Amino acid sequence: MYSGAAAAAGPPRRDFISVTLGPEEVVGVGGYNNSKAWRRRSCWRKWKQLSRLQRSVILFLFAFLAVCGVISYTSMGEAWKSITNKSLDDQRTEQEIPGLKLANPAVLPAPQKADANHGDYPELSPQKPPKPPHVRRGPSNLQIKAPRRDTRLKTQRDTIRAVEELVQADKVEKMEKSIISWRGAVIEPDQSTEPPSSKIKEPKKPSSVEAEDLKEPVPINERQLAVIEAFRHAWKGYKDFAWGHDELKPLSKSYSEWFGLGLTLIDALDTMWILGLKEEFEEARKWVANDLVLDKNVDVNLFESTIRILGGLLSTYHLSGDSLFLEKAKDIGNRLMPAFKTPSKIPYSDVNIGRGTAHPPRWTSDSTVAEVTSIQLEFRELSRLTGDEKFQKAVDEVMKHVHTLSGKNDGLVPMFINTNSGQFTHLGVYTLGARADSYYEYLLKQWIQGGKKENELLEDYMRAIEGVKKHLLQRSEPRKLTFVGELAHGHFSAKMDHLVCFLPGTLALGAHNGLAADHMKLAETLIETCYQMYAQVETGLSPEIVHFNLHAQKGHKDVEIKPADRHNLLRPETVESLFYMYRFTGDKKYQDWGWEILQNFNKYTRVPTGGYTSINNVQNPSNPEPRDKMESFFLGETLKYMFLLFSDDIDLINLDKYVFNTEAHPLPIWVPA
Ligand code: DMJ
Repeated sequence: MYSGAAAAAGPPRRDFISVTLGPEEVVGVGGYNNSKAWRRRSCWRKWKQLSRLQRSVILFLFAFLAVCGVISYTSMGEAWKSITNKSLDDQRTEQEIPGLKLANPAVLPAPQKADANHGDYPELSPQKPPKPPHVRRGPSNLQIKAPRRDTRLKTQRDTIRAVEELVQADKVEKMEKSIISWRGAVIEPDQSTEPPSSKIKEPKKPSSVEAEDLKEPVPINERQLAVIEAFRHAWKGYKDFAWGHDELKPLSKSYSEWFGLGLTLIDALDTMWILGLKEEFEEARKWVANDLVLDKNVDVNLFESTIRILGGLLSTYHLSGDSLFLEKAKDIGNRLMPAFKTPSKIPYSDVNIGRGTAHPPRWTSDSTVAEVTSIQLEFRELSRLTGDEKFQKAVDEVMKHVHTLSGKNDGLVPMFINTNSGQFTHLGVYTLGARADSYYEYLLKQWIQGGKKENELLEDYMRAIEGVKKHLLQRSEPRKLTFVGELAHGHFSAKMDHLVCFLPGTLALGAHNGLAADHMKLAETLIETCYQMYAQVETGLSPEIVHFNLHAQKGHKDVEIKPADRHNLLRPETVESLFYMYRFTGDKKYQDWGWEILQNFNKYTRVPTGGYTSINNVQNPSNPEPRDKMESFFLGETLKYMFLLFSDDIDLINLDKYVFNTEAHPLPIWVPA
């Protein structure tokens, strides 16, 4: 304490502080005592001197600080631990893949093998980010699943997997864009795809939705519903009595076998997709996955199995994005290749897909011209998808060879070609019907498929149509219907197969793609004729072949039918052309004509217990003589074209993006117009 009295006494002053303490407490006197016992006693005394309130406040403060201390210790420890772990993980990752750092490995999806057999249903894009973009989807099990949420990468294996997952996640994102909405209403093929060339390397992805997927769906109308009902009825018969077999025999409630490859089922796959028949599609898909056996000692026809099976699998792959169908397409494609091992490289008609051997029919070494020139769309697409050139090479060689052959008549080809010499045989007969029909169709369609660059195909097509105009067109009496007849050794025959009714649609497609406008005019007159082949017949259904009257005779219509030709096999060609005509003109009469035809199929060919049947006599409404067979193309083609004809959605298989094979299986155009 400061003492003023001492200062006033006069001696030099020394500033100091004194603290008055008890005898043991004098600092500097008696030495420094800092023993624990002394301190304890001292603190205790002081504590006792405090009031109860002061003691309570201090105790409370201590307790509060203790709680805070515990909390902050725990969280800092966690933070420290995770910093340590993360840096370890980063170190491991960089050791495995230098330069790669995983942004957030804990939520990456699991890896998937692209070609894995997905069991009962495809996991097309098995994982996707938690918040997907808006995509209308098909069946729920075609949908992308939510990511598995791993908590942390702990080991090197986890890290490697995460890297794979990262790559996969990128694939998934792209794949999402490539999955189309159910029903195919918004499908879109690959953009800017180059035609296959020697540079083919990467397998191509299936069609994608992209922008069109965001469009409002066009509602299904009454007529389309009627097609769906017809399809379901046909499918019921097939399912109940012929499941997994080639064709339904609806009256005897059994089946017939041709190749033993479930022909109807495969032919119908993409129709089900387009019609939106989800459950049926899923069931059929299971059969393809589990029961379709291609390693089979059986002779198949190269053309028929290409257009129906290979074509069906390829288009279903494009619509669904399901790699199962591409795998099966590759398999059948490879098994058909032995057909091309001939002296001329013009393929044999038949192949044993189990043994890998091929041969012509027993009675000849000829093949049919339409058959060897109507497998190109499918094999070319298979090359594009697989990156394996051999498929395209084989079929392109056939076309190049046929291009150079003599024996044509103004672009019209004979019906047979020899597999040894490579020359046309049976010269002098020209038709657009059986044995030649799809040669003409595929000239145009290959040109379109390849992006309109292959000029030889276009030349051959244009020349052939000129040949048709010059040699095969005539007008009937009394209604002056323009029809396509046949030429046999210089003699015109007024015979026209129903098969020729593909031609108006093909001509319209060519005109739509910029070819001569008079092709469209011809298409309009020819489709009227094809419609009359139905309308002038008692059942309203066309026979297989008609003969047109060239001279007016009292009481005679334009169309005459011979007893041997009056069957109807539920063929698609007229409905196919009606579809093209409606798409390109918007004239509703084409839809009305198709509607009449559907009603007549229902009236005369529908079997109550399920299925539709071919009939023997289109001229007898009271007994059309059912044949007890439902051809696979009724589901693959006829009902599909009906459904498309009645639709007002031009994006439901957009014709600037897809080209139909001759069995109505849509394949992408490589370079869209
Ligand atoms: C189908 O297999 C194909 O359309 C082929 O081009 C011709 N024959 C039938 C349908 O009629």
